Formats: sequence, C-alpha cells, structure tokens
Amino acid sequence: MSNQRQQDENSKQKQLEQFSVSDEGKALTTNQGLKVSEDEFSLKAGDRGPTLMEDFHFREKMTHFDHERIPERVVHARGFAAHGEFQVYESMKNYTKAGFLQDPSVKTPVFVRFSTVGGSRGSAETVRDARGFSTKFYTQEGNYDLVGNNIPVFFIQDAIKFPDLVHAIKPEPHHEMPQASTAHDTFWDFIANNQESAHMVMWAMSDRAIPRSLRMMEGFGVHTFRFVNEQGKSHFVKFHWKPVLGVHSLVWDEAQKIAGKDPDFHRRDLWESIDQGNFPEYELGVQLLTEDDEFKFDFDVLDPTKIWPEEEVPVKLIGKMTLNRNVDNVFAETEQVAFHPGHVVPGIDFSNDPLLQGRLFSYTDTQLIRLGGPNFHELPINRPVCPFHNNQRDGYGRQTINKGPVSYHRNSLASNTPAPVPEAEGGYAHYQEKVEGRKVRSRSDSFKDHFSQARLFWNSMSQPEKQHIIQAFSFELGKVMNKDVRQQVVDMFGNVNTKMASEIADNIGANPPQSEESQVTKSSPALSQLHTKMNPATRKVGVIAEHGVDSKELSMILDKLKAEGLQPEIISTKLSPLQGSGESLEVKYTFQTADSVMFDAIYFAGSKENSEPFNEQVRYFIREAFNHKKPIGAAQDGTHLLKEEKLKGQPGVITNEDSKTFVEAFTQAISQHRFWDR
Ligand code: HDD
Repeated sequence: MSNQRQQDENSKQKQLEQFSVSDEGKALTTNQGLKVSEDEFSLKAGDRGPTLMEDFHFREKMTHFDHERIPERVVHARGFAAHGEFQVYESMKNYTKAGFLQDPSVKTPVFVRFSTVGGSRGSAETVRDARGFSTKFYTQEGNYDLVGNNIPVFFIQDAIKFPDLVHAIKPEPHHEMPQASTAHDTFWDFIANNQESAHMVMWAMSDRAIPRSLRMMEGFGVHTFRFVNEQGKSHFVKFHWKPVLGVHSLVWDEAQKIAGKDPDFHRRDLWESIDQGNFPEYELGVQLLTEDDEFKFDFDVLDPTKIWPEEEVPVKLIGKMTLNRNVDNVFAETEQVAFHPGHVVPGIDFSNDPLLQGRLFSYTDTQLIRLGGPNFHELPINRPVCPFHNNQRDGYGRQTINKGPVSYHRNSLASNTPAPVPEAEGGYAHYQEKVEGRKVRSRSDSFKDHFSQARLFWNSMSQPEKQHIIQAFSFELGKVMNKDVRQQVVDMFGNVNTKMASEIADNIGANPPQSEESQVTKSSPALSQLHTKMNPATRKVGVIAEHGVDSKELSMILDKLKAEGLQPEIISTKLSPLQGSGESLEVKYTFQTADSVMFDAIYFAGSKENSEPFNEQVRYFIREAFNHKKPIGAAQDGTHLLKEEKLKGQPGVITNEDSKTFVEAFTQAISQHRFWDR
C-alpha cells in the first residue's frame, strides 16, 4: 500500500485520536487540572450545615452538568452514525474533476449519519418516516457532504415552504402530540393543500418508510447536482446509494411493536453489525445527463418532486462505501457533526433546483444555534483532513490560535496570504451557467404536474406493496379527526388512482374520490422492492429451544446456519445454558426479553419436555412471525407443533420433512425476506 493511500484512509481517524481521551485509571481532577480529594460530599459549614459558596469543585461540576444539553436538530433529531471509507471503481475524470473520484486506489474516510426526520432525539426508530442518509467525505480537497434521504423525492418544490411543512409534521403545538408520526390532522391538512407533495407521500406510505435496517435501504441525493470536469464541461447528476444487502422493510404492525420492544432497533442493528465485523456496504450510483438533454423529459430536471426513472437514465455504479468503525462518543461525533449540502469540492456544483438553493442557506444557519457559534467547523468531527486557512477570526469557542497581525485580504504584511488559488491549481470556481430573467416570486409551469410520477410509483408496485400503501393511508387518515381533511386527501389521491383512493375512502368512512385519475401507464420496475437483491447475510434467526432438546443436532444446525451467514440466537425460558444430549448451549434471550418482531425468522427446535406453558409461548412467537410473513423452520422435535398449528406446508414454513437439505431450504426462505402469498 502506498504512503499516500495509507494517509488518506487513516487521516480522519488519526485526527480524531488527537482529541480522544481515556479517563480510565486516571486521577480525578477539576477542569483546571487540580486533583480532587472528595467527590461525594459538598463543602458545608458543619456536618449538617449549608453548602458553602466557596465550593468551586461543586460549582464547576454542577454548572457543567446544567449546560450539558444543546438544542436538538429541528428535523432529523434522532440519528445514529458510523465511520467508514469510500473507494471509486474507476476514474470519473470524463465527468468530474472531484479528486476523490479519480483514483481507485484511494480510500476516502467518511462519516455517515442516518436519522428519522420528524421525531425528537429520544423517539422510537421504526416509525413511519423518511430516513436521512448523510455522508461526509473527508477528501484531500476539503469536506464534501452528500445530505440525502432514503426517498428520492421531496414533499415541496421550494425551500420557502420548508418551515410550513415541518410545522405541519411535528407534534401539534397545542398538546404536543403525536410524537414521531405523521398520522394527525395538521400533516394531512398540509398535504391536501400542497399537492406537489403527492409523489413523496406515495413513497412515505409505502414500505420504504419502514426499513428493516439502515443497512438495507437506499440513499438519494434527491436534487439534480452538477459534475464538472477538468475541461469545464458540465453534466447534470443525481446520486444514489445502493445497499449491497438489498432494500428490505418491516411490516407496519411489526414496526409499531418494535417501537415499544426496542426503540433503538436500528442503531442496535447498525452498531452490532459493525461491532461483529459485518460491515454495511453501499454502492454509489450516478445518473448522468448532458446539458443538451435538459429538456428531453416530460418533467423538469430541476423539480425535486421528480425522479429520473432508472430505465430511462441508467444508474452507473461508480464506487463503494464501507462502514467499518463505530463512534467512540455519540455526543462528540454523531450529535456535533454538521452537514451541509453546500460543502462541495471542485468538480461538484449545484443546479437551480429551488429546494436545493434554499438548503444552501439553511444548514449553516441552523448550526449557529445548535452548536452555539461560528466555530463549529473546528469540532473534531467537522474538521477537514486537509489544511484550512483564512482571515476568519474569534467567536465563541475558538480553538485555533492564529498567529501574526494579519487577518485581512488584501495585505502586504503577509505578502497577501493566505492567498486565493486559481481554478487551474485547485481553487473552487462556480460553474459559469448563463442565467437571465426577471425577479419573480413564482413557480415555473414545468413544475406543475404533481400526479404523473405519483401514478408511475403506484404502477410500479407489486400487489402486496399496493396493499401496504392502502393500509398505510387508511391507518394515517384513520387517526385524522377532521372529516373534511380526510375527504380532501381522498380526493387528492383520486388523481393518482381511483381504485386506491376508493378503497382508502371505504376504510375511513369517506366518499369515493370525484377527481380524475392520472392516465400514466408507464411503470419503473426498479422501484419495487420485490426486484431488489435477496441476500440472507446477517439475518437474525430466533431459535426457540428448551432444556432436554437434542442439543447435539441443534448445535450442528446452528453451525450450518452460521456458515450461511445467518445469526441464530437462542431463546428459552431461562438464561441458564441449555442442557441436552450434547454440549450445553448459550441462551441469549428469555421469552421476557425477546419477541418475534426482533428476528427475521424463527426456528423452533422444540424440547423433549414439552410443557404446556412453554408451548404457549412458542405458539405466540410462531403465530406472530407467521402473521408478519416471516420464514419459520423446524427440523427437530419442533415439527409437531407446526403441524398442530396447521402451519406446516404453508409458504415459507420449512421442516426437515419437506426438505432433506433443511438448512439450505430455510436459508433460501430467509433470503426471500417475507412470504406475501400467505
Ligand atoms: Fe434538510 C437536516 C436531508 C430539505 C433544512 N436534512 C437534514 C438532515 C438530512 C436532511 C439527512 C440531517 C443531517 C444530519 O444527519 O445531521 N433535507 C434533506 C433532504 C432534503 C432536505 C434530502 C430535500 C431534498 N432541509 C431541507 C430544506 C431545508 C432543510 C428544504 C430548509 C430550507 N435540514 C434542514 C436543517 C437541518 C436539516 C434545518 C436540521 C439539522 C441540520 O440541518 O443540521 O437545516
């Protein structure tokens, strides 16, 4: 490995290590370095007397604690992050001069923060919502941030509406309910009165909004950006992250139950995967358009409520990101990281998408209140790995000690340095797009078709996915108290599909829509999760067993499942090791600490003892897993219970009586994710 390459991939980690501290084994001191002799009792005038003002140790400790919290993000407050690296497959020099996209041997450090959008910092993670997918590339030319979502379009077309959208999504101000949910009146009132949201609402009501794992969802830059190459030629570009494990979701009932059983479900999944060396991987894809093709489509390429269907503009996979290190401290890294779509490097530029243009203002502004001043770029997680010099000075929490008298440009005292760098030598120069027009507050007519792509999305769904969308609308609108708002939404989505809207109307006691449905017949198969990659790797299998089980055979099956990349974990009545015919086996959960919703599949090993309370628990597990369409397996004494429950022979229910190669068949079923045809 060359020195340059080594320096690149470790540069961020080395930088962070300079700021890392281990307190273990050290003497307790004040922040001034004074050793402290006592940390349990405040200084008092007499054993039973009042605390003294003089107690600087007490005051320092208490004051720091009193100031520990910072404002949570106004959106995307609930997030979780990891470190990793990115490597391009081949030079992208024909399209962009971005340094980190040139050399396949260079590994660029990255920091990725995933988030829900609407909920507070402590809210549950499996709620119905878009997921943020923000990546900070620490490149040698400065930080590049790709601040995207797992949904490729947005609710609104102009950033000036963002505060309205967010006010409508958040808990209603008079009673602060509901938390982390769009199932309430103000959200749907906003939707019905801002119909540009139709396409994104279709995505939000689909399975995309309840991902199985942060490792199993796509990411999108959403806006149209620009790539600019060394020759100054520009292409429009849309960014995609494609998860190597495929795109998979929970079912709604399951998602709601997990929100209670394990509100940290997604971060736990990410943390454990990285901890175990199962590093999440995503390929970076780009859709590219020449400037000549800008007006070739029946939508405006600047409109953030539109996708470029992959069948029309193919996604070229250009590199891979691997998340391989958990954070050391969530506050210092995950909470203090500051993303900004305006953090770009030479070779990447903006389009005139009015949503993007507004974002370019909002992100620095929000960090000023959230992180308390203009020096947040000095926080370790936000520092670029390349040097940075300018004439900005002072402000709260300034850490850099800038030497010398000069802090202005132009100057002679420092030979006019720090000096601007010509474009040819790496200085950033904005793409010289020609613009002209009158100052207007308006929206281009080319942004006014709100339903064609919402309809395209609907057309692209499989039957079960369509059913889930109808159920999601019915759930959400069922929680809307105002009947008029319900009806407005039904009428709005009648523009997408009459049958869909009529079924929703029927479920929520509204009238069928009067609107005319879109005539779009096109579909985009790439949008259906049924066409995603099916990969069993890292799937969790809940293995139910009891003392007296044939542990010899069970450990053989466990080994085989592990060899297939699955993660079997034993659930039993007690945590004590499972005794049986062979070696004793470790029990990870009891019926109190586990639930079928925490697993991708259930394997019932059974027990010789077969007590009725035990069987009752097993029935509950298996029934629930069955209702959530999950694979269920039994190859030992467990088979009889599946027969009793009349589950044997059902799709996705695998026993050794049905298949001689049980483990292979069960693994195959798990890779299929869910059995919708039950
Ligand atoms: Fe935003 C945070 C993604 C539109 C204003 N946004 C934020 C985060 C993500 C996105 C992933 C969390 C970043 C992190 O992990 O720290 N936002 C999007 C996407 C959008 C979008 C994909 C549409 C395509 N956002 C958008 C608009 C505005 C904002 C139109 C305002 C004009 N977003 C913000 C913000 C946040 C934010 C208020 C809150 C915390 C932060 O920035 O750092 O400035």
